[in-house]
Amino acid sequence: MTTSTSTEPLDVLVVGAGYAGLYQLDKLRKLGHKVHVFESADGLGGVWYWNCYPGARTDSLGPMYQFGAEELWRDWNFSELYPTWSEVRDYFHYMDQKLDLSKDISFGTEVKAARFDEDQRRWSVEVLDKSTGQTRTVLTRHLVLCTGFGSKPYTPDFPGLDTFEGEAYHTARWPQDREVPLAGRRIGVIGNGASGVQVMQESAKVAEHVTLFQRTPMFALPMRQKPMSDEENARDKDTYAERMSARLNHFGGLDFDFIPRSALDDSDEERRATYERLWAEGGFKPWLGTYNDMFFNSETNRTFYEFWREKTRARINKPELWELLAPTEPPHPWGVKRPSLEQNYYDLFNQDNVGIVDLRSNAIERITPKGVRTADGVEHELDLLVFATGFDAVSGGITAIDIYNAKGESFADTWKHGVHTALGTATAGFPNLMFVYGPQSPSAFCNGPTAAEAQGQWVVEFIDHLQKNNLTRVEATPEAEQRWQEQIDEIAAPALFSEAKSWYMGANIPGKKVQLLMYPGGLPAYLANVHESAANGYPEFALA
Ligand code: N01
Repeated sequence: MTTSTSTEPLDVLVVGAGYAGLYQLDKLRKLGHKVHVFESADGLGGVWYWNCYPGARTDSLGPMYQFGAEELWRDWNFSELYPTWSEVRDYFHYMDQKLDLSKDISFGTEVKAARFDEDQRRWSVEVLDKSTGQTRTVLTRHLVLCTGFGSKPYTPDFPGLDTFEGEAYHTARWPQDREVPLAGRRIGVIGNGASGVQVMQESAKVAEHVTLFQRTPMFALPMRQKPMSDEENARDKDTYAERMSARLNHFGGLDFDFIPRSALDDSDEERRATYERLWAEGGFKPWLGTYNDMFFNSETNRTFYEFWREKTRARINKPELWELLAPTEPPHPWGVKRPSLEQNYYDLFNQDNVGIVDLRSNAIERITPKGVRTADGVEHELDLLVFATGFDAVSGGITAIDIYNAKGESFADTWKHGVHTALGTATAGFPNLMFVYGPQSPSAFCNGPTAAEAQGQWVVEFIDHLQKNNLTRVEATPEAEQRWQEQIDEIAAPALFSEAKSWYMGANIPGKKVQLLMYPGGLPAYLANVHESAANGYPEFALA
């Protein structure tokens, strides 16, 4: 391994070539700044590069899962309402052609470490070329981390993990270079979040047998997938401009919002009619387009859970599975863990080739050479074992990089007892470092491209302001972090999110501080905060 230093410093070094990173590259470059993106994958797309497991597709409507600029959406069509990972990748390649992005991106290059030089007021960033094993140091004024919320996969430390003799993959590390056969195989899937549900749906079509190892039931919603013809896309485009700009005014960055009243203000009949309408529309409508007290009022929440349970049980022909898949008493309020969108998930359990193991009553004891052994002594023999076990979400991609300030303090250490940020963008003690779509921003509560663009634009303007005013050092103040935390706590206190052990709360990773990782006030409130900051000269930051 050799180390060399690239001589000419950058204005901005961006980590990650997903939506957030590409937005930074395109906009900052157009403003005349010297920008380069480092991406550890061999291609564009961020999560859409890594998550190429069978069935992977968006849970956001394709038309809204794009950037808002007409120059991009005018000529792009997804062929389904909820496009597959490979079509989303195609969209990234289309953007690349339009915006000429790749010339300023190093692929297959992992950002390993960064150190701040106080005298020079810049970062020294160590990047590893994964194909040659060589590292080099790149100097940059600003470091912008666009590592997304799902770049650090989590595989539980099951005893015997390495002894399995079949094929085993985490969904976010699925092989890129070949198709993993599913047909005629005995497949085990651990986890039933968005990834597990999608893998189950594909596997059950062709596998000899699929076993879901379930710890907590998934309260999924009907996707209502449909093909999108060119004519339909063309008709739909008439509404795009309006819908794209409306995204910024809605909590979840989509083209719809919550119903502005409590479910309890409606009569039982009215409420039922509303739930039926949302259910028929499908997708995230029953989640982010429902009554606005759904995640704040247990009674409201229960009304929807009972509706959901009735609809779901009606699809499961084996009443003995009802308590497992759609229990009488839910383990947590409905929708405070991210619901998946499903096409035939609950129907699968009517098939003879699909089984379910309840890990709550029968835990995984160990992984064996042949499969998975559970506490009841049964060895579930498998050819393919799928870890759909999620991510060290939101903060994990950032803390995976060894970042040190000039005093030698580590960034990962400063978040050890919980993330703390000013405006979900920067952390005190670490100058000239910002993140987009990270902790304490709307990030995972918001449609990805909308958040990448909306928060991203504010970061672009902030950096442009610093550069043009010859301000070479920017650091979040501890007071601003405290005020941001207070705002988050005030909004989150009456909410039901803390009643579930979810990745939203950091509760899925052993030892991780349990705290709400996103800003819970919605995109419009977030943007009001950051725009006010800009209008007042960025008082949350010390500028020099
Ligand atoms: O991960 P998850 P994901 N023993 O964390 C289980 C986005 N996404 O990759 O619920 C046994 O949601 C865990 O069980 P439990 C989307 O935002 C989007 O599916 O903690 N089981 C759970 O069932 C999503 O929310 C798309 O009890 C264990 C599962 O593993 C986010 O990424 C597609 C376990 C993890 O579910 C993450 O989704 C994919 C253990 N020790 C992902 N540890 C689309 O848009 C964990 N589990 C379609």
